[in-house]
Amino acid sequence: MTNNQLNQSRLANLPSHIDIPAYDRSQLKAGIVHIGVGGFHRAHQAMYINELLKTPGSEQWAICGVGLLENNRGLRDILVKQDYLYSLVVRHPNGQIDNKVIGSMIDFIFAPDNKQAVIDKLAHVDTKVVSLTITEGGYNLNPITGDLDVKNPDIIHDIANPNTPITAFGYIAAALKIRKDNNMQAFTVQSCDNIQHNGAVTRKMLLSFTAQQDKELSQWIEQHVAFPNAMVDRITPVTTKADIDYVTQTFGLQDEWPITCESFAQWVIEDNFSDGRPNWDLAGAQFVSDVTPFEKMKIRLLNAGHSVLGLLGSIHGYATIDETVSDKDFAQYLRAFMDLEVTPMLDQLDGIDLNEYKDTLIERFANPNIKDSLARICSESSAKLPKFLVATIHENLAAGNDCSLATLVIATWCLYSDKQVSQARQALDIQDAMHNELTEYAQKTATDKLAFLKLDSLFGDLIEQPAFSQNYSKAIDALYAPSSNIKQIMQNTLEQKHNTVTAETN
Ligand code: CS2
Repeated sequence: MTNNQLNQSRLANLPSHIDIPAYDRSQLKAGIVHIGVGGFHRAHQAMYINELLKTPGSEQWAICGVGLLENNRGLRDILVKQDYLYSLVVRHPNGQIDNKVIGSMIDFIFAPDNKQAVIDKLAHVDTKVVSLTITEGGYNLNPITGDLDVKNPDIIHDIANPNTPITAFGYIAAALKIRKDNNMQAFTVQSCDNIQHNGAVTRKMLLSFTAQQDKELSQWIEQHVAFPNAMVDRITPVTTKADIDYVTQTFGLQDEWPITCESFAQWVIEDNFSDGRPNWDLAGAQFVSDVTPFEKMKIRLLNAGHSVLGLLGSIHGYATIDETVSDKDFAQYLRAFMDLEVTPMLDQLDGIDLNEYKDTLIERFANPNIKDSLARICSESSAKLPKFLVATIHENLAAGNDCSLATLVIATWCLYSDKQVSQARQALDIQDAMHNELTEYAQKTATDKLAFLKLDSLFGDLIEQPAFSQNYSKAIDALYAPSSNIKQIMQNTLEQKHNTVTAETN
Protein backbone atom coordinates (compact mmCIF):
# COMPACT_ATOMS: atom_id res chain seq x y z
CA MET A 1 0.00 0.00 0.00
CA THR A 2 1.27 3.46 -0.73
CA ASN A 3 1.14 5.70 2.32
CA ASN A 4 -1.24 7.99 0.53
CA GLN A 5 -3.84 5.60 -0.77
CA LEU A 6 -7.53 6.42 -0.69
CA ASN A 7 -9.22 4.75 2.27
CA GLN A 8 -11.79 5.55 4.94
CA SER A 9 -9.38 7.21 7.35
CA ARG A 10 -7.99 9.50 4.65
CA LEU A 11 -11.34 10.81 3.41
CA ALA A 12 -11.01 13.75 5.75
CA ASN A 13 -7.75 14.77 4.01
CA LEU A 14 -9.48 15.38 0.70
CA PRO A 15 -9.91 18.93 -0.62
CA SER A 16 -13.35 20.30 0.21
CA HIS A 17 -14.55 20.50 -3.42
CA ILE A 18 -14.55 16.71 -3.58
CA ASP A 19 -17.90 15.13 -2.81
CA ILE A 20 -17.22 12.45 -0.19
CA PRO A 21 -19.68 9.96 1.37
CA ALA A 22 -21.34 12.19 3.95
CA TYR A 23 -23.00 9.30 5.77
CA ASP A 24 -21.82 6.90 8.42
CA ARG A 25 -20.49 3.92 6.49
CA SER A 26 -20.12 1.88 9.67
CA GLN A 27 -23.93 1.78 9.96
CA LEU A 28 -24.55 0.35 6.49
CA LYS A 29 -25.87 -3.13 5.68
CA ALA A 30 -25.60 -4.81 2.28
CA GLY A 31 -29.18 -5.16 1.02
CA ILE A 32 -27.83 -5.51 -2.51
CA VAL A 33 -25.33 -8.08 -3.71
CA HIS A 34 -24.02 -7.10 -7.10
CA ILE A 35 -22.37 -9.59 -9.44
CA GLY A 36 -19.97 -8.00 -11.95
CA VAL A 37 -18.35 -4.90 -10.48
CA GLY A 38 -17.10 -3.37 -13.73
CA GLY A 39 -16.68 0.32 -14.51
CA PHE A 40 -20.32 0.64 -15.55
CA HIS A 41 -21.67 -0.61 -12.21
CA ARG A 42 -19.36 1.74 -10.34
CA ALA A 43 -20.48 4.74 -12.46
CA HIS A 44 -24.17 3.83 -12.41
CA GLN A 45 -25.90 1.70 -9.77
CA ALA A 46 -23.26 2.24 -7.08
CA MET A 47 -23.43 5.99 -7.79
CA TYR A 48 -27.27 5.98 -7.43
CA ILE A 49 -26.96 4.12 -4.11
CA ASN A 50 -24.27 6.55 -2.98
CA GLU A 51 -26.71 9.40 -3.58
CA LEU A 52 -29.54 7.54 -1.86
CA LEU A 53 -27.44 6.82 1.22
CA LYS A 54 -27.34 10.55 1.84
CA THR A 55 -31.05 10.19 2.77
CA PRO A 56 -31.43 8.86 6.32
CA GLY A 57 -33.32 5.58 6.51
CA SER A 58 -31.57 3.98 3.54
CA GLU A 59 -28.76 2.33 5.51
CA GLN A 60 -29.87 -1.20 4.64
CA TRP A 61 -29.24 -0.66 0.91
CA ALA A 62 -25.47 -0.67 0.60
CA ILE A 63 -23.75 -2.99 -1.84
CA CYS A 64 -21.60 -6.08 -1.49
CA GLY A 65 -19.76 -6.69 -4.77
CA VAL A 66 -19.07 -10.16 -6.15
CA GLY A 67 -16.43 -11.02 -8.73
CA LEU A 68 -16.94 -14.33 -10.48
CA LEU A 69 -14.01 -14.15 -12.85
CA GLU A 70 -10.36 -14.87 -12.14
CA ASN A 71 -9.48 -11.46 -13.58
CA ASN A 72 -11.40 -9.77 -10.72
CA ARG A 73 -8.64 -10.71 -8.26
CA GLY A 74 -6.76 -7.43 -8.79
CA LEU A 75 -9.96 -5.41 -8.35
CA ARG A 76 -10.68 -7.22 -5.08
CA ASP A 77 -7.18 -6.46 -3.77
CA ILE A 78 -7.53 -2.76 -4.59
CA LEU A 79 -11.02 -2.45 -3.13
CA VAL A 80 -9.95 -4.16 0.10
CA LYS A 81 -6.98 -1.78 0.48
CA GLN A 82 -9.25 1.20 -0.19
CA ASP A 83 -12.05 0.11 2.20
CA TYR A 84 -14.17 -0.42 -0.98
CA LEU A 85 -13.98 3.31 -1.74
CA TYR A 86 -13.19 4.59 -5.21
CA SER A 87 -13.26 7.90 -6.97
CA LEU A 88 -15.68 8.84 -9.70
CA VAL A 89 -14.72 11.59 -12.11
CA VAL A 90 -17.75 12.89 -13.96
CA ARG A 91 -16.85 14.81 -17.10
CA HIS A 92 -19.42 17.15 -18.65
CA PRO A 93 -19.26 18.08 -22.35
CA ASN A 94 -18.48 21.72 -21.46
CA GLY A 95 -15.39 20.76 -19.50
CA GLN A 96 -16.95 20.93 -16.03
CA ILE A 97 -15.75 18.07 -13.82
CA ASP A 98 -17.48 16.68 -10.72
CA ASN A 99 -15.07 14.81 -8.45
CA LYS A 100 -16.60 12.30 -6.08
CA VAL A 101 -15.69 9.46 -3.79
CA ILE A 102 -18.29 6.69 -3.80
CA GLY A 103 -18.92 4.88 -0.53
CA SER A 104 -21.88 2.63 -1.29
CA MET A 105 -19.86 -0.56 -1.61
CA ILE A 106 -18.97 -2.03 1.77
CA ASP A 107 -17.70 -5.50 0.92
CA PHE A 108 -16.49 -7.58 -2.01
CA ILE A 109 -16.34 -11.35 -2.34
CA PHE A 110 -14.01 -12.91 -4.88
CA ALA A 111 -15.81 -16.10 -5.87
CA PRO A 112 -12.88 -18.20 -7.16
CA ASP A 113 -11.35 -18.11 -3.64
CA ASN A 114 -14.53 -18.83 -1.73
CA LYS A 115 -17.57 -20.07 -3.58
CA GLN A 116 -19.48 -20.91 -0.40
CA ALA A 117 -19.05 -17.34 0.90
CA VAL A 118 -20.83 -16.04 -2.20
CA ILE A 119 -23.69 -18.54 -1.86
CA ASP A 120 -24.05 -17.70 1.85
CA LYS A 121 -24.05 -13.98 1.16
CA LEU A 122 -26.74 -14.29 -1.50
CA ALA A 123 -28.80 -16.48 0.82
CA HIS A 124 -28.36 -14.10 3.78
CA VAL A 125 -31.58 -12.57 5.09
CA ASP A 126 -30.24 -9.02 4.64
CA THR A 127 -29.83 -9.55 0.89
CA LYS A 128 -32.98 -8.27 -0.77
CA VAL A 129 -31.76 -7.63 -4.31
CA VAL A 130 -29.17 -9.51 -6.37
CA SER A 131 -28.20 -7.32 -9.27
CA LEU A 132 -26.15 -8.20 -12.32
CA THR A 133 -23.86 -6.63 -14.85
CA ILE A 134 -22.44 -9.76 -16.36
CA THR A 135 -22.32 -8.33 -19.92
CA GLU A 136 -24.55 -9.32 -22.81
CA GLY A 137 -22.59 -12.57 -23.25
CA GLY A 138 -23.00 -13.57 -19.59
CA TYR A 139 -26.62 -14.63 -20.09
CA ASN A 140 -25.74 -17.56 -22.35
CA LEU A 141 -28.66 -16.61 -24.52
CA ASN A 142 -28.78 -17.91 -28.05
CA PRO A 143 -30.06 -14.72 -29.72
CA ILE A 144 -31.69 -16.52 -32.58
CA THR A 145 -33.56 -19.27 -30.69
CA GLY A 146 -34.02 -17.09 -27.57
CA ASP A 147 -33.11 -20.13 -25.41
CA LEU A 148 -30.34 -20.86 -22.94
CA ASP A 149 -27.21 -22.11 -24.65
CA VAL A 150 -27.05 -25.48 -22.92
CA LYS A 151 -23.88 -26.41 -24.79
CA ASN A 152 -21.88 -23.82 -22.85
CA PRO A 153 -19.33 -25.82 -20.77
CA ASP A 154 -19.79 -23.59 -17.69
CA ILE A 155 -23.56 -24.11 -17.80
CA ILE A 156 -23.05 -27.87 -18.18
CA HIS A 157 -20.69 -27.78 -15.19
CA ASP A 158 -23.12 -25.78 -13.04
CA ILE A 159 -26.12 -28.00 -13.79
CA ALA A 160 -24.11 -31.00 -12.58
CA ASN A 161 -22.39 -29.27 -9.64
CA PRO A 162 -24.88 -27.14 -7.71
CA ASN A 163 -22.54 -26.54 -4.76
CA THR A 164 -19.50 -25.32 -6.68
CA PRO A 165 -20.89 -23.05 -9.37
CA ILE A 166 -19.03 -20.94 -11.93
CA THR A 167 -21.81 -18.90 -13.53
CA ALA A 168 -24.10 -16.26 -12.07
CA PHE A 169 -27.06 -18.60 -12.68
CA GLY A 170 -25.33 -21.37 -10.73
CA TYR A 171 -24.76 -19.09 -7.72
CA ILE A 172 -28.24 -17.61 -7.80
CA ALA A 173 -29.85 -21.06 -8.01
CA ALA A 174 -27.73 -22.36 -5.10
CA ALA A 175 -28.71 -19.40 -2.90
CA LEU A 176 -32.39 -19.52 -3.85
CA LYS A 177 -32.44 -23.21 -2.95
CA ILE A 178 -31.26 -22.34 0.57
CA ARG A 179 -33.95 -19.69 0.79
CA LYS A 180 -36.62 -22.10 -0.40
CA ASP A 181 -35.50 -24.90 1.95
CA ASN A 182 -35.55 -22.48 4.89
CA ASN A 183 -38.89 -20.89 4.01
CA MET A 184 -37.24 -17.53 3.51
CA GLN A 185 -38.40 -14.73 1.25
CA ALA A 186 -36.93 -14.81 -2.27
CA PHE A 187 -34.62 -11.97 -3.31
CA THR A 188 -35.18 -10.01 -6.50
CA VAL A 189 -32.87 -10.72 -9.43
CA GLN A 190 -32.23 -7.43 -11.17
CA SER A 191 -30.37 -7.33 -14.46
CA CYS A 192 -28.51 -4.11 -15.33
CA ASP A 193 -27.26 -5.25 -18.74
CA ASN A 194 -28.12 -3.91 -22.18
CA ILE A 195 -30.54 -6.60 -23.23
CA GLN A 196 -34.10 -5.88 -24.23
CA HIS A 197 -36.43 -7.23 -21.54
CA ASN A 198 -33.35 -7.92 -19.43
CA GLY A 199 -35.49 -9.08 -16.50
CA ALA A 200 -37.61 -11.42 -18.61
CA VAL A 201 -34.50 -12.80 -20.31
CA THR A 202 -32.78 -13.39 -16.96
CA ARG A 203 -35.91 -15.16 -15.72
CA LYS A 204 -36.14 -17.35 -18.79
CA MET A 205 -32.45 -18.29 -18.64
CA LEU A 206 -32.54 -19.02 -14.90
CA LEU A 207 -35.71 -21.10 -15.20
CA SER A 208 -34.38 -23.16 -18.06
CA PHE A 209 -31.15 -23.63 -16.09
CA THR A 210 -32.93 -24.73 -12.89
CA ALA A 211 -35.41 -26.89 -14.84
CA GLN A 212 -32.43 -29.08 -15.68
CA GLN A 213 -30.96 -28.97 -12.20
CA ASP A 214 -33.88 -29.10 -9.77
CA LYS A 215 -37.49 -28.97 -10.99
CA GLU A 216 -38.98 -28.07 -7.60
CA LEU A 217 -36.59 -25.17 -7.24
CA SER A 218 -37.53 -24.03 -10.71
CA GLN A 219 -41.22 -23.96 -9.81
CA TRP A 220 -40.50 -22.08 -6.59
CA ILE A 221 -38.48 -19.48 -8.49
CA GLU A 222 -41.28 -19.10 -10.99
CA GLN A 223 -43.71 -18.31 -8.19
CA HIS A 224 -41.55 -16.23 -5.85
CA VAL A 225 -38.74 -14.38 -7.61
CA ALA A 226 -39.26 -10.99 -9.28
CA PHE A 227 -37.12 -10.03 -12.28
CA PRO A 228 -37.73 -6.34 -13.03
CA ASN A 229 -36.85 -5.13 -16.50
CA ALA A 230 -34.73 -1.99 -16.62
CA MET A 231 -33.06 0.40 -19.01
CA VAL A 232 -29.62 1.47 -17.82
CA ASP A 233 -27.50 4.21 -19.32
CA ARG A 234 -24.22 5.95 -18.67
CA ILE A 235 -21.19 5.98 -20.94
CA THR A 236 -18.22 4.73 -18.96
CA PRO A 237 -14.92 4.37 -20.81
CA VAL A 238 -12.15 2.04 -19.71
CA THR A 239 -9.95 3.65 -17.00
CA THR A 240 -6.64 4.89 -18.40
CA LYS A 241 -3.32 5.91 -16.85
CA ALA A 242 -4.32 9.53 -17.52
CA ASP A 243 -7.45 9.03 -15.37
CA ILE A 244 -5.35 7.63 -12.52
CA ASP A 245 -2.89 10.53 -12.80
CA TYR A 246 -5.74 13.05 -12.81
CA VAL A 247 -7.07 11.64 -9.53
CA THR A 248 -3.63 11.62 -7.91
CA GLN A 249 -3.19 15.29 -8.74
CA THR A 250 -6.70 16.50 -8.01
CA PHE A 251 -7.52 14.40 -4.96
CA GLY A 252 -4.03 14.42 -3.49
CA LEU A 253 -4.61 10.74 -2.73
CA GLN A 254 -3.90 7.72 -4.81
CA ASP A 255 -6.72 5.60 -6.16
CA GLU A 256 -5.53 2.54 -8.05
CA TRP A 257 -8.80 2.16 -9.94
CA PRO A 258 -10.81 5.36 -10.34
CA ILE A 259 -13.75 5.50 -12.74
CA THR A 260 -14.39 8.25 -15.27
CA CYS A 261 -17.81 8.71 -16.87
CA GLU A 262 -20.01 11.15 -18.72
CA SER A 263 -22.39 13.45 -16.84
CA PHE A 264 -25.56 11.90 -18.30
CA ALA A 265 -27.12 9.00 -16.35
CA GLN A 266 -30.47 7.30 -16.75
CA TRP A 267 -32.11 4.31 -15.07
CA VAL A 268 -35.70 3.35 -15.82
CA ILE A 269 -36.89 0.44 -13.70
CA GLU A 270 -40.05 -1.63 -13.57
CA ASP A 271 -41.39 -1.52 -10.05
CA ASN A 272 -41.50 -5.28 -9.51
CA PHE A 273 -39.52 -6.55 -6.50
CA SER A 274 -39.86 -9.69 -4.35
CA ASP A 275 -38.54 -8.42 -1.03
CA GLY A 276 -38.54 -4.62 -0.95
CA ARG A 277 -36.31 -2.22 -2.81
CA PRO A 278 -34.32 0.96 -2.35
CA ASN A 279 -36.10 4.22 -3.21
CA TRP A 280 -33.89 4.70 -6.22
CA ASP A 281 -36.24 7.41 -7.43
CA LEU A 282 -34.98 9.62 -4.60
CA ALA A 283 -31.58 9.41 -6.25
CA GLY A 284 -32.76 10.21 -9.78
CA ALA A 285 -33.91 6.86 -11.18
CA GLN A 286 -37.41 6.45 -12.59
CA PHE A 287 -39.95 3.72 -11.81
CA VAL A 288 -42.37 2.74 -14.57
CA SER A 289 -44.84 -0.10 -15.07
CA ASP A 290 -43.43 -1.11 -18.47
CA VAL A 291 -39.89 -0.34 -19.50
CA THR A 292 -40.06 -2.04 -22.91
CA PRO A 293 -40.17 1.07 -25.12
CA PHE A 294 -37.36 2.76 -23.16
CA GLU A 295 -35.05 -0.24 -23.45
CA LYS A 296 -35.68 -0.69 -27.12
CA MET A 297 -35.03 2.99 -27.83
CA LYS A 298 -31.78 2.95 -25.86
CA ILE A 299 -30.38 -0.31 -27.18
CA ARG A 300 -31.32 0.25 -30.81
CA LEU A 301 -30.17 3.90 -30.91
CA LEU A 302 -27.37 4.34 -28.39
CA ASN A 303 -25.79 0.91 -28.26
CA ALA A 304 -26.26 0.21 -31.96
CA GLY A 305 -25.10 3.75 -32.74
CA HIS A 306 -21.94 3.03 -30.80
CA SER A 307 -21.36 -0.13 -32.82
CA VAL A 308 -21.93 1.70 -36.10
CA LEU A 309 -19.29 4.28 -35.17
CA GLY A 310 -17.08 1.62 -33.62
CA LEU A 311 -16.80 -0.65 -36.65
CA LEU A 312 -16.82 1.99 -39.39
CA GLY A 313 -14.50 4.25 -37.38
CA SER A 314 -12.05 1.42 -36.65
CA ILE A 315 -11.76 0.54 -40.32
CA HIS A 316 -11.11 4.20 -41.09
CA GLY A 317 -8.37 4.31 -38.43
CA TYR A 318 -10.02 6.36 -35.69
CA ALA A 319 -9.44 5.40 -32.05
CA THR A 320 -12.28 6.96 -30.04
CA ILE A 321 -16.01 7.66 -30.35
CA ASP A 322 -15.68 11.44 -29.96
CA GLU A 323 -13.06 11.57 -32.69
CA THR A 324 -15.23 9.49 -35.03
CA VAL A 325 -18.48 11.36 -34.51
CA SER A 326 -16.74 14.72 -34.87
CA ASP A 327 -16.09 13.74 -38.47
CA LYS A 328 -19.23 14.93 -40.24
CA ASP A 329 -19.27 12.00 -42.66
CA PHE A 330 -19.64 9.63 -39.73
CA ALA A 331 -22.11 11.87 -37.89
CA GLN A 332 -24.28 12.06 -41.01
CA TYR A 333 -24.16 8.33 -41.57
CA LEU A 334 -25.06 7.67 -37.94
CA ARG A 335 -27.96 10.09 -38.02
CA ALA A 336 -29.34 8.61 -41.23
CA PHE A 337 -29.08 5.11 -39.75
CA MET A 338 -30.97 6.27 -36.66
CA ASP A 339 -33.62 8.20 -38.57
CA LEU A 340 -34.24 5.90 -41.50
CA GLU A 341 -33.62 2.40 -40.18
CA VAL A 342 -34.08 2.45 -36.40
CA THR A 343 -36.73 5.08 -35.68
CA PRO A 344 -39.44 3.48 -37.87
CA MET A 345 -39.04 0.30 -35.81
CA LEU A 346 -39.47 2.03 -32.43
CA ASP A 347 -42.64 2.39 -30.39
CA GLN A 348 -44.04 5.79 -29.51
CA LEU A 349 -43.04 6.94 -26.04
CA ASP A 350 -45.19 9.42 -24.18
CA GLY A 351 -43.13 12.37 -23.08
CA ILE A 352 -40.08 11.49 -25.15
CA ASP A 353 -39.18 13.42 -28.25
CA LEU A 354 -37.12 10.99 -30.30
CA ASN A 355 -35.47 13.75 -32.32
CA GLU A 356 -34.29 15.37 -29.14
CA TYR A 357 -33.14 11.99 -27.81
CA LYS A 358 -31.05 11.44 -30.96
CA ASP A 359 -29.61 14.97 -30.84
CA THR A 360 -28.59 14.36 -27.24
CA LEU A 361 -27.00 11.04 -28.15
CA ILE A 362 -24.84 12.68 -30.78
CA GLU A 363 -23.81 15.38 -28.28
CA ARG A 364 -22.97 12.72 -25.71
CA PHE A 365 -20.90 10.77 -28.23
CA ALA A 366 -19.09 13.99 -29.15
CA ASN A 367 -18.17 14.81 -25.53
CA PRO A 368 -14.49 15.67 -26.03
CA ASN A 369 -13.72 14.87 -22.39
CA ILE A 370 -14.81 11.24 -22.68
CA LYS A 371 -12.23 9.27 -24.59
CA ASP A 372 -14.29 6.15 -25.16
CA SER A 373 -12.15 3.79 -27.20
CA LEU A 374 -13.48 2.06 -30.28
CA ALA A 375 -11.72 -1.07 -29.00
CA ARG A 376 -14.08 -1.09 -25.97
CA ILE A 377 -17.11 -0.49 -28.17
CA CYS A 378 -16.18 -3.26 -30.62
CA SER A 379 -15.20 -5.71 -27.87
CA GLU A 380 -17.58 -8.68 -27.63
CA SER A 381 -19.40 -7.57 -30.78
CA SER A 382 -20.63 -11.14 -31.18
CA ALA A 383 -22.67 -10.76 -27.99
CA LYS A 384 -23.72 -7.18 -28.74
CA LEU A 385 -24.57 -6.88 -32.43
CA PRO A 386 -27.31 -9.53 -32.56
CA LYS A 387 -29.17 -7.59 -29.85
CA PHE A 388 -28.20 -4.05 -30.87
CA LEU A 389 -28.25 -4.18 -34.67
CA VAL A 390 -29.21 -7.51 -36.26
CA ALA A 391 -32.63 -7.30 -34.58
CA THR A 392 -33.28 -4.00 -36.36
CA ILE A 393 -32.30 -5.57 -39.69
CA HIS A 394 -34.69 -8.50 -39.20
CA GLU A 395 -37.54 -6.14 -38.30
CA ASN A 396 -36.92 -3.92 -41.33
CA LEU A 397 -36.78 -6.91 -43.65
CA ALA A 398 -40.00 -8.29 -42.23
CA ALA A 399 -41.63 -4.92 -42.90
CA GLY A 400 -40.29 -4.91 -46.47
CA ASN A 401 -37.94 -1.98 -45.76
CA ASP A 402 -34.47 -1.33 -47.13
CA CYS A 403 -31.73 -1.55 -44.49
CA SER A 404 -28.60 -0.92 -46.52
CA LEU A 405 -27.00 1.36 -43.89
CA ALA A 406 -27.03 -1.36 -41.23
CA THR A 407 -26.00 -3.90 -43.87
CA LEU A 408 -22.78 -2.00 -44.57
CA VAL A 409 -21.98 -2.22 -40.85
CA ILE A 410 -22.31 -6.02 -40.91
CA ALA A 411 -20.09 -6.22 -44.01
CA THR A 412 -17.59 -3.93 -42.27
CA TRP A 413 -17.62 -6.27 -39.27
CA CYS A 414 -16.65 -9.07 -41.66
CA LEU A 415 -13.74 -7.03 -43.06
CA TYR A 416 -12.71 -6.05 -39.51
CA SER A 417 -12.70 -9.71 -38.39
CA ASP A 418 -10.94 -10.85 -41.56
CA LYS A 419 -8.11 -8.33 -41.97
CA GLN A 420 -7.83 -7.05 -38.38
CA VAL A 421 -6.23 -3.82 -39.59
CA SER A 422 -7.67 -0.43 -40.47
CA GLN A 423 -7.58 0.87 -44.01
CA ALA A 424 -4.65 2.98 -42.80
CA ARG A 425 -2.99 -0.39 -41.91
CA GLN A 426 -3.01 0.05 -38.10
CA ALA A 427 -3.51 -3.23 -36.22
CA LEU A 428 -6.91 -3.48 -34.51
CA ASP A 429 -7.21 -4.61 -30.90
CA ILE A 430 -10.01 -7.20 -31.12
CA GLN A 431 -11.47 -8.86 -28.03
CA ASP A 432 -14.30 -11.27 -28.56
CA ALA A 433 -15.25 -14.61 -27.03
CA MET A 434 -16.03 -15.76 -30.61
CA HIS A 435 -12.81 -14.33 -32.05
CA ASN A 436 -11.68 -17.59 -33.64
CA GLU A 437 -14.99 -18.34 -35.32
CA LEU A 438 -15.42 -14.77 -36.50
CA THR A 439 -11.95 -14.86 -38.05
CA GLU A 440 -12.45 -18.28 -39.59
CA TYR A 441 -15.73 -17.39 -41.30
CA ALA A 442 -14.64 -13.89 -42.31
CA GLN A 443 -11.47 -15.25 -43.89
CA LYS A 444 -13.51 -17.36 -46.30
CA THR A 445 -14.97 -14.19 -47.85
CA ALA A 446 -12.39 -14.10 -50.67
CA THR A 447 -13.79 -17.38 -52.05
CA ASP A 448 -17.33 -17.25 -50.69
CA LYS A 449 -18.72 -13.74 -50.46
CA LEU A 450 -21.48 -14.64 -48.00
CA ALA A 451 -19.34 -16.89 -45.77
CA PHE A 452 -19.49 -14.59 -42.71
CA LEU A 453 -23.30 -14.73 -42.72
CA LYS A 454 -23.09 -18.49 -42.18
CA LEU A 455 -22.52 -17.75 -38.49
CA ASP A 456 -26.21 -18.40 -38.00
CA SER A 457 -26.12 -18.08 -34.21
CA LEU A 458 -25.45 -14.38 -34.91
CA PHE A 459 -27.38 -13.71 -38.08
CA GLY A 460 -30.21 -16.26 -38.15
CA ASP A 461 -31.51 -16.62 -41.71
CA LEU A 462 -30.19 -13.33 -43.12
CA ILE A 463 -28.19 -15.27 -45.69
CA GLU A 464 -31.42 -16.62 -47.15
CA GLN A 465 -33.06 -13.23 -47.51
CA PRO A 466 -32.14 -11.79 -50.93
CA ALA A 467 -33.20 -8.30 -49.87
CA PHE A 468 -30.36 -8.47 -47.38
CA SER A 469 -27.77 -10.65 -49.08
CA GLN A 470 -27.75 -8.64 -52.31
CA ASN A 471 -26.90 -5.41 -50.50
CA TYR A 472 -24.42 -7.29 -48.35
CA SER A 473 -22.63 -8.66 -51.45
CA LYS A 474 -22.41 -5.17 -52.90
CA ALA A 475 -20.99 -3.85 -49.63
CA ILE A 476 -18.42 -6.66 -49.54
CA ASP A 477 -17.37 -5.90 -53.14
CA ALA A 478 -16.85 -2.26 -52.28
CA LEU A 479 -15.00 -2.96 -49.01
CA TYR A 480 -12.70 -5.58 -50.54
CA ALA A 481 -11.91 -3.59 -53.73
CA PRO A 482 -8.27 -2.49 -54.11
CA SER A 483 -7.73 0.93 -52.51
CA SER A 484 -11.21 0.82 -51.04
CA ASN A 485 -12.08 3.81 -48.89
CA ILE A 486 -14.64 3.46 -46.12
CA LYS A 487 -15.68 7.09 -46.20
CA GLN A 488 -16.35 6.94 -49.93
CA ILE A 489 -18.34 3.73 -49.46
CA MET A 490 -20.38 5.33 -46.67
CA GLN A 491 -21.14 8.30 -48.90
CA ASN A 492 -22.21 6.09 -51.80
CA THR A 493 -24.38 3.95 -49.53
CA LEU A 494 -25.99 7.07 -48.10
CA GLU A 495 -26.68 8.51 -51.54
CA GLN A 496 -28.31 5.27 -52.70
CA LYS A 497 -30.28 5.14 -49.48
CA HIS A 498 -31.67 8.61 -50.07
CA ASN A 499 -32.61 7.61 -53.63
CA THR A 500 -34.39 4.50 -52.32
CA VAL A 501 -36.25 6.47 -49.68
CA THR A 502 -37.30 9.10 -52.24
CA ALA A 503 -38.47 6.39 -54.65
CA GLU A 504 -40.42 4.66 -51.84
CA THR A 505 -42.19 7.84 -50.80
CA ASN A 506 -43.05 8.91 -54.39
C1 CS2 B 1 -21.59 0.40 -25.33
C2 CS2 B 1 -22.16 0.48 -23.94
O1 CS2 B 1 -20.64 -1.69 -24.80
C3 CS2 B 1 -21.01 -0.95 -25.69
O2 CS2 B 1 -20.88 -1.25 -26.84
O3 CS2 B 1 -22.55 0.76 -26.26
O4 CS2 B 1 -21.22 0.07 -22.98
C4 CS2 B 1 -22.65 1.89 -23.63
O5 CS2 B 1 -21.59 2.78 -23.46
C5 CS2 B 1 -23.52 1.91 -22.40
O6 CS2 B 1 -24.59 1.00 -22.58
C6 CS2 B 1 -24.06 3.30 -22.14
O7 CS2 B 1 -25.14 3.25 -21.30
